Amino acid sequence: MSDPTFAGAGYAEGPGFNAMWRELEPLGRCRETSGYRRFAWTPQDADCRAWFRAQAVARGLHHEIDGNGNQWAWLGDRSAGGAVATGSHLDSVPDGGAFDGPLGVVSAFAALDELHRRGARPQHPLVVVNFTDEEGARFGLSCVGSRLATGLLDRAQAAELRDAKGTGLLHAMERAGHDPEFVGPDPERLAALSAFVELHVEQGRALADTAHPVGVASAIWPHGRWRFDFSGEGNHAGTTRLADRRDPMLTYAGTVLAAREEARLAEALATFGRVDVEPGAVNAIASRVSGWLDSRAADEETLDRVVAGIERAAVERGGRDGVQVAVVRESFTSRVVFADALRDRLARRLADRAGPVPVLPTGAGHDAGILAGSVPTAMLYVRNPTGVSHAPAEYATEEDCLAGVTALADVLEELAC
Ligand code: HGY
Ligand code: MN
Ligand code: MN
Repeated sequence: MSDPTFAGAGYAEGPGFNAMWRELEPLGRCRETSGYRRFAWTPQDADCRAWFRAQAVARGLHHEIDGNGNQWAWLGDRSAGGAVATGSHLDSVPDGGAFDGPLGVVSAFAALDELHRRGARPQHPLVVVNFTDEEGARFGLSCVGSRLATGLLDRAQAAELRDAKGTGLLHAMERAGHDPEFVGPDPERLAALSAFVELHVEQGRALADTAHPVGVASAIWPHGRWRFDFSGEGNHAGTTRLADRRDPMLTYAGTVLAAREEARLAEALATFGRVDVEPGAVNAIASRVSGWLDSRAADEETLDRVVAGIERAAVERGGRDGVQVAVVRESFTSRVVFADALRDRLARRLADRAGPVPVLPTGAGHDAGILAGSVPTAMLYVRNPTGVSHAPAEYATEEDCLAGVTALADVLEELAC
């Protein structure tokens, strides 16, 4: 199938945005919270991956899974080069929303359908991608599929990743039916791409009060995850005098407050969103607390300063509490500035239809940010009236989702036809 045109592929249009959305919507949704639990290499993830494959096959696209587990649906042949890629991810954070990731994948298939309806004649292959394990909810590191493909994460580092039960990433892949033998950099596949455009629900309210359903990304703030281990002494909650305690929970609590203050002073962000406590008994002083810090700032110098300040405060508070503090940086993503030329070209194309579009920076990380070092990359954001993300209230109206599909089809047409 080297002919990248719809006729060459024998393309059959899919079921439309709403029907795709309805099919995907129940997969991995928790009945009690209405949030999603689509973690990498679990049965819920497998359901989403089967959905992706079915969408590809129904349209006559060539479906392949790369060595790192990312799914690709090709119109035209990869070996032709110059392919224009679009897509996002289907995994979620714990109790995440429906839109973060899936909106980009569903919109990608819908945009191909729209190009087909327009009678567009692609000159280059088009490919829809589902990057695996973007959120890092299970193994702690975000964007694993794209980091592996670009070489920002190597096989040995991937082999060290463990979930909360101690299952290794490579073992989890194997158990889910993916042979981990070819986990590692994939320069050949990335070299076949001339551009990657990721459409994503906006994770803030920059578009919410504007007349614009779609914006274009300018940059992603540098961000990272740090694990703070606080080690004290487990003891009886009912018999240990306050003066005799070495309670790591106190040090942890002081550190959370310090993080908020450091972030406020630097106009940055710092969040402890996950904590593990040992032994975790109501009537025992904890022996150990681990807290995960997510911190982000407009530039790396500010981010370094914020995290150093939080670490200093933790050690100082630990000294008073008789608690040892150890800090490990688990992941880091540098500031990403999307390619000016591509961004401006897309903004011009979108302006033809709807007038000037907003150009926005974001604090959220994306596979597009990881790929940006290897492939010219751009992002489109779809308005989110709640501004909420990584939670069930994450939302975009149907009208705005469809405006996003039109915008994505416009930019794919601009780049591939
Ligand atoms: O955590 C993030 O910024 C992203 O949504 N994965
Ligand atoms: Mn996310
Ligand atoms: Mn996302």
